[in-house]
Amino acid sequence: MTEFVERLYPAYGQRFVADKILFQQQTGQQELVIFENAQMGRVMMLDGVVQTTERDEFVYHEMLAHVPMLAHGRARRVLVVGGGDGGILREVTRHPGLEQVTLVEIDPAVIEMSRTWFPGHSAGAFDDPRLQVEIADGADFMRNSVGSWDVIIVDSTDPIGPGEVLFTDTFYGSCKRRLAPGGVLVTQNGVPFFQQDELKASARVFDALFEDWHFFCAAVPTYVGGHMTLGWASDDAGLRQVEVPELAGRYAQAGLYTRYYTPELHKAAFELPAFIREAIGKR
Ligand code: AG3
Repeated sequence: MTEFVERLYPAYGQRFVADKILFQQQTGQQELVIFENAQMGRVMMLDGVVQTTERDEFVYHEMLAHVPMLAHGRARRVLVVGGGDGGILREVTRHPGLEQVTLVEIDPAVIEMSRTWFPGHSAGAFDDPRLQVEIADGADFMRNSVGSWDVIIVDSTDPIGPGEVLFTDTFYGSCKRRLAPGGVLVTQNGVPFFQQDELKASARVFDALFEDWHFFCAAVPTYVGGHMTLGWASDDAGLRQVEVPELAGRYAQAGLYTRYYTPELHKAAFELPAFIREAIGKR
């Protein structure tokens, strides 16, 4: 019997029994492992940290995609940084108003192996004619890019290894420059119960750079530790104030069906537990 124990925290971690190892390789960027687990379905780990599982991926992908897309309301150009498994792409491409989506992924093996072993994540989105894929370091891409996007979604790993540059003021600064007027940046900011420093650092940078910023929460079972915080940054404070009936109208208009996201939860997700408010300096 093969077991994988997550290596994110030194003295605590979740354990998986792997019924079958489907892929295991050092890709050149990171160690990519994909295996089958009776409880969670297929599981992907990068450098010993769970990235996605078949059973609970919908929570993270729906929230990180639909919250900015529906708050914006008419996003035509979307940029996804990371996200090589295609889960964010699947949700973004469900919006009929989308004209173009660019995916910037550093590791082509993640895309290739996700297409093979997690076909439900992308559900055909890699063949969408609106998609353009760039194999590049997200920070380099943003520094050199002249594009402009309505929504930028940073679907990164944790700030260890190749993902580290995606948590810096330099990177957030280039995201800000690449947002169209009325645009919004959303980010993956870890599980604050365990990763508070990471959250604090991003909050400080958002505060220095953006007119309006906050964090919203989602509970993803395999991102252990309770709430995961997702970052929100925009120079348009109105996007965070869109009310439930308006969100519900946009949701219906887009013809979405979701298993975690609801317009009510969209609003509620911005209400943070006191310890998280404290960490981001909004007590
Ligand atoms: N992106 C988020 C991984 C974070 C997991 N880490 C953690 N438990 N703090 C994964 C890619 C999903 N498309």
